Amino acid sequence: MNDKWWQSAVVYQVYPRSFADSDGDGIGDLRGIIQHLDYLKTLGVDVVWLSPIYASPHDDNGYDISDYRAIDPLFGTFEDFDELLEGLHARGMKLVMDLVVNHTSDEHPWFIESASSTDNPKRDWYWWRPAREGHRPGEQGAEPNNWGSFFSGPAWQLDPQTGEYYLHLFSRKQPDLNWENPEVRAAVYEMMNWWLDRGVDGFRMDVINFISKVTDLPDGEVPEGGLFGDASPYFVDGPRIHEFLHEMHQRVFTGRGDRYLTVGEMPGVTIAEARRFTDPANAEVDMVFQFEHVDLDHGPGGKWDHRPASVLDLKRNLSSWQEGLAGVGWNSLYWNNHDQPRVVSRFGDDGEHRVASAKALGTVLHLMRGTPYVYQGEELGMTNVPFETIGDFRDIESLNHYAEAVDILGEPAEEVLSALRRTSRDNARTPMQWTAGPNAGFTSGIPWIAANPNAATINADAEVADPDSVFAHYRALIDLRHRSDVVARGDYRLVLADHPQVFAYTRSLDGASLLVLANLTGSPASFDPAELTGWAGAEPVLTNLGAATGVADGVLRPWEAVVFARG
Ligand code: TEU
Repeated sequence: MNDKWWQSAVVYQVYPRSFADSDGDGIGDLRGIIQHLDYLKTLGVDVVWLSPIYASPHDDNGYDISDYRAIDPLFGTFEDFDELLEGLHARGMKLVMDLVVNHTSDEHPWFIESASSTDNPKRDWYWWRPAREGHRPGEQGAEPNNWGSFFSGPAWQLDPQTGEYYLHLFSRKQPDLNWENPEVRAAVYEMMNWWLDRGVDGFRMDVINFISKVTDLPDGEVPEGGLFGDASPYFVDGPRIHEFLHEMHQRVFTGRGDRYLTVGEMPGVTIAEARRFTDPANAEVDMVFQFEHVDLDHGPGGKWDHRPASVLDLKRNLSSWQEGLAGVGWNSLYWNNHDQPRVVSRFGDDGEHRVASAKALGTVLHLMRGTPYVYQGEELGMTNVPFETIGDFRDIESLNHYAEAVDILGEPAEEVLSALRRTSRDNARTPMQWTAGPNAGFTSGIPWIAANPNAATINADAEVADPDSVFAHYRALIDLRHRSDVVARGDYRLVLADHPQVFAYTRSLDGASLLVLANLTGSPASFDPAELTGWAGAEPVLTNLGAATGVADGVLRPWEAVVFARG
């Protein structure tokens, strides 16, 4: 694979609503981001991925877009946007926009037209279907098929005006676009070109492997105890997905040079498919977000059904992606984003070992082969949130799940609440913790969601100045990727493969190697140094607990992570 600039780059995700509020309305905005550009520069990231800032009714915090070519006034103006883009470019950083084109808002003019009559020219831009045969529209069970929405309830909504249903894999305010229609595709490509012409540097593509559906939309199999059929075989990596992404690449990126980054968010993607998506020879996307490692702690009942994930599960899974895409494609490396609970609370220890475990998890992720993504606050070791009541949550997925589980399925409210506390997306969406002051320094007003009370001790003010902070460690990891070709491009090999506590691997390139050794548990871990031949005298280049013991000692302290270099 030829060298690409993003192989030595690190991306930082900003969730604008929760990053920084410049005008006191309690919601983060573009000027808030502008005020913190030097912070991002200090951290050393190369690219900012901005979650949606387009005009939106905010049913799903901007992932429901009503105008792709407008900035939502909540976030600011095009003047602010241009200033943000210039400010990033002036500091040598790039801007990647969120592209949400599996669906629009139901308030998008395309959908309003489409809904207006069965013979409207845009009718076919969405998935309209009559009631199931033998049923009157609106009747119980009249939905065209048995698919469920990701946000609870059926994936179909009846529109009384024409008496037909439209498909929505997410909320009823997020109707799915019909990518079979070439006009839809042309409209999306035109809009993408428009943003690239404005100067943006690429796209993160929301659920992009859902855009091709099996067009007769068959019923899915209903799992035991489930309310709806499993439709994933009919829309995950669907029949025309590679064709659509290749066409998009040709119509948008061909001839523009290679300063861009594209990353497809792809729930349910397999390694084999990911190789096809990211093989440069196929010209589809540069990299994908896969979900296997963040689904390891989901039980058979899905994301609200927690089961512990072991160190072995984690390292085996991440290694299979390292090996699976070796030589051909490219991985995205992430622990966190705006949909996931905080990693230090999930796979680390957010109590006694918070700092050490945040650093250890960062270390094993950042030094793999792939492009690392840092989600705002991860670099501070921000934790999950002690939500008290259902009234503390804002996320549509969480609120709908609570209503369905408690009111329809009759599950005990306290149990549902404790699942939300562990897994809700709102854990990632509380205000960025800038200072120990009121509302974590995020806003001078009333924040749209309350700040985590631990901002009193976990905040950027305290960490930027502290050489032993999680922030300082992330900065060192990013710097290491910039300086080291071994990190950016070396081969990956898992070592101590069956060790139940230690995640260890080597990276090597042209005779130089790195060894990453991390104890991902709260107890000391011993290992057999004989399994690490040639590393006995190696020098540590990065540690998380001060002076490290050597490989020859065969022991790591709780949550200790050490990186050794050779050659
Ligand atoms: O998420 C896609 C997705 O499948 C999940 O991560 C989802 O958020 C949910 O947790 C499933 O249980 C993307 C966006 O990242 C998310 O914020 C949006 O809500 C969703 O698409 C719809 O646009």
